[in-house]
Amino acid sequence: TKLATVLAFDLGASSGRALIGELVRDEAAGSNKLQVTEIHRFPNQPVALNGHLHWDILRLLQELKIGIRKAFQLGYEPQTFGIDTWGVDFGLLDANGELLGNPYHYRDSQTDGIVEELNELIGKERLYEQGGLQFMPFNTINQLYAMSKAGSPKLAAASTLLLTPDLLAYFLTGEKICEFTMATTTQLFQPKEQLWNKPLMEKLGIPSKLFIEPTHAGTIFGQLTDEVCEELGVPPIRAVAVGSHDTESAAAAVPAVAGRPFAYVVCGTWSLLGTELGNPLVTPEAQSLDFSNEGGVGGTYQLLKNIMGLWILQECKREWDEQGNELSFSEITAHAEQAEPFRSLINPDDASFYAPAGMIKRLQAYCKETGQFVPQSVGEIARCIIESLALRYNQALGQMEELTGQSFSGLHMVGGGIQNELLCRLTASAIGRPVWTGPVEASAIGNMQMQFVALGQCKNLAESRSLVEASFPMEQYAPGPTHDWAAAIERFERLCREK
Ligand code: ADP
Ligand code: LRH
Repeated sequence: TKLATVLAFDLGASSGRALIGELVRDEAAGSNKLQVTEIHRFPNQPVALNGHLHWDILRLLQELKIGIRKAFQLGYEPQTFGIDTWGVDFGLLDANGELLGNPYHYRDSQTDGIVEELNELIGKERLYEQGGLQFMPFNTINQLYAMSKAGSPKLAAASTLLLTPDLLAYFLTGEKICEFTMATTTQLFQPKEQLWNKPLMEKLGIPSKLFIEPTHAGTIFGQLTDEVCEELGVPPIRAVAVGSHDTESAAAAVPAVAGRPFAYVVCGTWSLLGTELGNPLVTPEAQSLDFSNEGGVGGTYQLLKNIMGLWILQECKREWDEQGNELSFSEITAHAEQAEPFRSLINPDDASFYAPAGMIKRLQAYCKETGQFVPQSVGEIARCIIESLALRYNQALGQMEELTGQSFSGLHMVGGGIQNELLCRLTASAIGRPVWTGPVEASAIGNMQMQFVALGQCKNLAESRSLVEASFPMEQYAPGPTHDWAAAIERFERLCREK
């Protein structure tokens, strides 16, 4: 028997997708299962314009509409929908509810040097104590301060700020909300006080009237407007506030054993290595190791480290494609398999890998500067990136154990990046512990989980999470011999200290 049907939109920095989730009762097993079907997938390509980098937000809206139409054309009748996207970005609305300009992409160069400037102006300790976030250039606070400094007319004209998933939901429903998990990616929300940091906003020339009180995931807040229903020929399905930050939806879908601490990597454009906590861990130690405290669904906090992730490989692939050497990710990984291990290592979080374009040259320059072999072939470059990511995960896992006092018996990996089996295998070896992978579509599944909570089909996060284990088999990667990795770990630590 079918208990519920929902539609999840999951927009990552590299692609977006629409998936149908069907909650079914397995009478024989005496339990519920989740069946997931992808119905639409589309690329997410930023656009450079007048010296700024933007998201193509109307294109993305169009793709969501296509997804809704397809759902019904394929015969599904979703009761609700939910949207999750990457963190931190936003659109501004004027007093008539119209969008002011094209939202900036978080990699837009307007934030260059802003972290340092704010540290100077406010104080690093104070910023961390209040916002609990890693000092990432893309944090909303940096984007808004850059706009404020530039005297942005858009900022001056704005009445409301909507973070990307809330903005897209507003286009479809006419309802303005601010979902809690996204609010906590701004560095303008105080996790300990559970309040917007209005004094800080005022100090930075960011109008505090722009910010809406957060709504928690698992709440129905609206439905498709008549206009959208007419355009698409569909009924007014209801909108659910889900863990609208993709990382938080993915964390909800980590098939961990209830009641036991677990560590995970959400592996996509970014790699977010984290663990689930009941409260934010805002300590001087967490600050010095640069960990974020982001609000999760179901009353959780996620202690997270943002790691540059497969972005570096995506950008190299884009260059190879442009040079006419078009290779799929599996072909690239196959080349990496063949390449000699540990020839060159990078710290993936070196600032030089953050901006788009010219990645291959920057990676080669890094290797040259650090006196290492300069990788040339696809295999050599990909091997360098993948091994370095595995080493970075190992380092961050150790730091997280130090911070929480927990020891983790292995590492869960979820998200699109787990299709890179070499990365999963090398990670197991780097950490000297098993890696458990799955599900690939963790963000979309976590998004669905909160829709089931909103529909009363699941009691809470824990019950919704148990669906994941029951529905999607995990794979396990066992570590290889650790002595192969000991020297590389030492070399990597030295590299991070010296560069
Ligand atoms: P995001 O949500 O940030 O856009 P995804 O979770 O979709 O990212 O993951 C995208 C990444 O997954 C790509 O950068 C690529 O490295 C990896 N990937 C996707 N498909 C494959 C594949 N078939 N083999 C190896 N890696 C893959
Ligand atoms: C991953 C992610 C991450 C960061 C970045 C901007 O998709 O959401 O948690 O916030 O994007």
